[in-house]
Amino acid sequence: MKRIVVTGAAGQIGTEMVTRLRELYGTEAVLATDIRSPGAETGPFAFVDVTDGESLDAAIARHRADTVFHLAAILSAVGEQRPQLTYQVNIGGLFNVLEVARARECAVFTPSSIAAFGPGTPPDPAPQDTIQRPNTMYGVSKVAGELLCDYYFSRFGLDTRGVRYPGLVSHVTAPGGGTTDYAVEIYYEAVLHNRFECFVAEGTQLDMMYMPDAIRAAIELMEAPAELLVHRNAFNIGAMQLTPERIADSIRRRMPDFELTYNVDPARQAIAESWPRRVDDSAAREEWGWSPEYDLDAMTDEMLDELARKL
Ligand code: NAD
Ligand code: AKB
Repeated sequence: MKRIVVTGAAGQIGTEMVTRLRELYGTEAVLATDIRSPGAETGPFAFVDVTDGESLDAAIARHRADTVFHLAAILSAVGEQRPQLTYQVNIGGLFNVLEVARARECAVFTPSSIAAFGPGTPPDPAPQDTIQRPNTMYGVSKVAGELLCDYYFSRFGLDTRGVRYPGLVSHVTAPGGGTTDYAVEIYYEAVLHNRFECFVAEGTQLDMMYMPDAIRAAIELMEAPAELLVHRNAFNIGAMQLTPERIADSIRRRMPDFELTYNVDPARQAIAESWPRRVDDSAAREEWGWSPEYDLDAMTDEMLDELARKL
C-alpha cells in the first residue's frame, strides 16, 4: 500500500482516515477525493463523483494508485429519505470502484456495516456468517456490496477487503446522516448545553466504536497477509455495546448534572431496532488479530476533552 486514493474523503471516517494514511505513507501518496471539499487543505485533493466511472478512473490513473479506500456512501437515515440515490451511490459507486480497480490492479477497502443485518438476524450476538435480510435501502446496499466484493475477489482475483463497522463515535467531522449519530451528538450537546434530547429510545442497545479504533482496523486489515483472510469483505468488528443511558452515565462521571431526555424519532428507532445488539467478532480476532483499544469511559474522556477544546 504505497499510493492511495480515498473516496468520500470529506466524511466522518474519510477525514481521519486521510490524516492517518498520510502520517503512515506520506502526504503526497494519498489523494483525497469527494464531491465536496474537505474542511482543511492537508494534501492532494480532487473532486470525484463515484457514480461517474470515467472521472474515477482518471483520478486513480493520474495518481498511479495501488489501493483505494472507498468511503463514499449515503448512510442509513438519509438512505430511507433518498433510497434511489442510495442505490446509485452505494451500489453503482462501488461497482465503478471495483471495475476501475480491476483494470488498474488496485486493492480495495470497502466498509460494510451492522446495517447489513436485519430483523431476522440473531441479535445478541450476530454471528459472522448468518441470516442477512435487512429492511433498509442502506442495508440492502451493504449486503450487495459485501457480495460484489466477494465476487470480484473470487472471479477476478481483486484484493478486496472490508469490515462491518458498528456505529462510530468521533469529534473531528460530524456524522453524515446515520442512525447511530445520536452517540456523537450526545457529546456535543453535553459540552454545549449539559443536556441531550435523544432520538432513539431508552434501552436501545447497539455496537459502537471510537474512531481511532475504526481507522486502525481498516489499515491493519489492508496490511494483513492475504493468506490469513477467510472472511475478506465483511468482518464483524465490535468494541462496546451502548445504550443512550450508558453513555449518559459515563458522561456523568465528569458532569454529574448532565440531563438525558427522549424524543424518539420513529423512523430512526425502527432502523436501530432492526440491527443486532452486539456482533460476534471472533473471526476478525482470529484471522488478523483485531482487538479494540478504547472502552466507553476512555472514549468519553477523550470526546469531552477534545470537544471542550474545539467548541
Ligand atoms: P459520511 O456520510 O460522513 O461521508 C461520506 C462521504 O461520501 C461524504 O463526504 C459525501 O460527500 C461523500 N459522497 C456522497 N456521495 C458521493 C458521490 N456520489 N461521490 C463521491 N463522494 C460522495 O460517511 P462515513 O461515516 O464517513 O462512512 C464512510 C463509509 O463507512 C460508508 O460506506 C459507510 O456506510 C461506512 N460506515 C460508517 C459508519 C459510521 O458510523 N460512520 C458505520 C458503518 C459503516
Ligand atoms: C448509520 O447509522 O447509518 C451508520 C452505520 C451503523 O452504518 N453509522
